[in-house]
Amino acid sequence: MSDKVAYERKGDVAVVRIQNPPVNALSQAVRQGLWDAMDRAEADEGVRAVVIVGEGRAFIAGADITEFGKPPMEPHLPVLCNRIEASPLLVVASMHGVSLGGGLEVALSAHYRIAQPSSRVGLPEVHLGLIPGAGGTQRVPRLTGADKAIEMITSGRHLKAPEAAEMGLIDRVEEGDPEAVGLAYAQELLESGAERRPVSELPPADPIDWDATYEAVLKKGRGQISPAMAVRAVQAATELPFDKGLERERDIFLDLMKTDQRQGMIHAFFSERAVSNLPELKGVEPRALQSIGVIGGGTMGAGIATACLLAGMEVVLIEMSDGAAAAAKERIAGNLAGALKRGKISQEKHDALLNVALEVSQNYDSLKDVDLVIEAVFEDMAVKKEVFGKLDAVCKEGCVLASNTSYLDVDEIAASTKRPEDVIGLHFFSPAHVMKLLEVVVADKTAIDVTATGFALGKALGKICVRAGVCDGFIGNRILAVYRDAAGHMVLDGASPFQIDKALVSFGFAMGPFAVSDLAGLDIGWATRKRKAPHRHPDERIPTYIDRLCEQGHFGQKTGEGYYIYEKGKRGGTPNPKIMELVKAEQEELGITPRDFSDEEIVRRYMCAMVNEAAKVLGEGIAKRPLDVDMVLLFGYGFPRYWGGPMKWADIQGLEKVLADIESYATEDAWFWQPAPLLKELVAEGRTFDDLNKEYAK
Ligand code: 3H9
Repeated sequence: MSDKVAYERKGDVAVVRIQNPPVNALSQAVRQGLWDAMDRAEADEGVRAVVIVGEGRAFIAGADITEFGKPPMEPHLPVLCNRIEASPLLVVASMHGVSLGGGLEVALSAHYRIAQPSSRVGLPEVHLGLIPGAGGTQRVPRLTGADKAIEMITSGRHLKAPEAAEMGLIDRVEEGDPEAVGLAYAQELLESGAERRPVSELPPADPIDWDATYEAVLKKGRGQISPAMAVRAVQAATELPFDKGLERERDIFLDLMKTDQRQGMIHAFFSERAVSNLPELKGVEPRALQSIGVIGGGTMGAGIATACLLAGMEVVLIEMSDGAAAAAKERIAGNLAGALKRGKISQEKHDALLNVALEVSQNYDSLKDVDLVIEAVFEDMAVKKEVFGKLDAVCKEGCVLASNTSYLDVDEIAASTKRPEDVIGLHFFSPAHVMKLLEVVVADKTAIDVTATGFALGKALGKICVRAGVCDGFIGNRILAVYRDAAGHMVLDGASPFQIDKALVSFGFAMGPFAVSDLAGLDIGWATRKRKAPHRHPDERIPTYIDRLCEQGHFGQKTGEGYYIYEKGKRGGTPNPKIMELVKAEQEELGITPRDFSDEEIVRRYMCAMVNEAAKVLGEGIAKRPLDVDMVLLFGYGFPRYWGGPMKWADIQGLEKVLADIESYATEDAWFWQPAPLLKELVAEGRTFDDLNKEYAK
């Protein structure tokens, strides 16, 4: 029998224990082990019941995701689940930790389920571009009804055991050692003469309006197909006999397994975990992180302070005047009130964070004991250097000095102190207590334990941390500047900003680039254009029509007018008619005859610009791995998760095709579309970005 599943006889009950750390994923060896254990129990004279438990921190976290995309190996999970359910013995699942995906499906094929109060269950397959494929879509609605099954499966959310029990998924919730609790329950069931209770034999759920539900779920998925397909699988559970419904579920599951979306989402799952796992940080001890200084209490500084407070750190925030200090405290209070309202913290905790853990001061001396200080002041090198000079003077030895700059040279900032080895960039995204991304910008002289401390802080704040090198804009903003320019060029050549936004939202972006500019404030781009103007290459095409709008004081959402017009109380905006007039005037001035763009060409050019710049960022070592770029775009820039990130998207398209498109665009604008040397190299060698990820992991 497989060493992944242990068998032990306890009186007339067989205990079957899954032991496949860290999370008991259902690898082939586990499936075979479970199968053999059921055979053994049934052949073991006197055994009347089986209790299935998991060793370690989970019952079962689901199918083994590392096996996906490889040829399936027997025994297949749906067949195993049916085999467990069909056993003549009474089967009890005793669940602790998480029971997810195939793990819950195994539990649902048992005849009774008992769970620890703290445990969680769920069918998160949609987050991997799949649907439950071992009976989850057929058994759950038989227990909960169709509506609840749809909500649970299409959201993929984890349910706490008491809620799952209320829904009918779990029979009993009881605290204790999972094996002891399971055994006692099995004994009790045997003594009471309880019968086997196969879920597949329960009557099907009542039907609902399937087409309306399908359409609603499809729309909510913004291009993601698996949740909508899950609706069709649940529909089958109400319309077909169990075995036929199971076949339908299997067909949909296998179809989804072949999709690009499945590839993209599984890439995202593993990359999310690999991204902060840097070989150079292995064994490096981070510095202390108990008390944090924050310089500047604007939206960014207040967000960073809030995140640190919520993570249990003490925060000293520095502002320059009474008014600014009061405003900063108010912003933090507003953020914490939001956390209180959402039930993330209690009233007592809220009060302690605001009144005890937070100190707002106008005196840099208050920073003398902090472990790490993050500067979040105005983006101006002279201002930053002044702040770092003051920090250098007051902060204790070993204190990490971090800048939240989004594009300035961290090497130059570091050089302005006497301790450049303690200086690092920590680039948060606004609002900093909400956005998941943190770019950890490692400067030339940053000490390795300071880098480790940056990652440790990010982890404590629940962020996805990505290592970045120093350049204008680091990973994310540098790439953004280029694909944003590609969008600008398309406007000059004839596509409207509104068509571009629509095409990219259809591709799966949370927002189009022009709506994003309105949200960020058009003054930001305007200032950047002015800053870059003196160094601009003569062949660089930069649209200036939007500067006319800025000159009139229209900066997007905050002024009510930008690419779109925003009315108070209404979500989103309507296209601003002035924009096309301004574009037309610029086209006439430049002698451009506008042409039509298909949505497909818009997406292609936008994506090619993104991939090409990302390949340059990689080639220069600003990002170490393609997956680092993918995670930056996914967690900081609203990139659709189901594509896995731009590098994964490029691999899926085929790098040869991406390069060919870039080269064809270069015939119109050779300066902008200079192919990245790394991209050319990969194409010449027949390799992919994913190959680079794998080489780095070795
Ligand atoms: C499915 O079940 C399909 C079926 O319906 C039908 C089949 C026919 N497989 O996240 P962590 C690894 S689809 C392989 O850092 P946490 C993970 O990569 C599956 N490996 O810990 C990591 O490895 P490493 C449905 C897995 O405590 C390590 O375990 N299930 C799997 O923060 C620790 O993970 C899911 O989608 C897996 N299934 O969170 C659940 N799960 O140490 C996916 C984890 O090398 N998993 N690993 O980096 C999760 O949501 C979280 O991992 C979990 C633990 C909540 C379990």
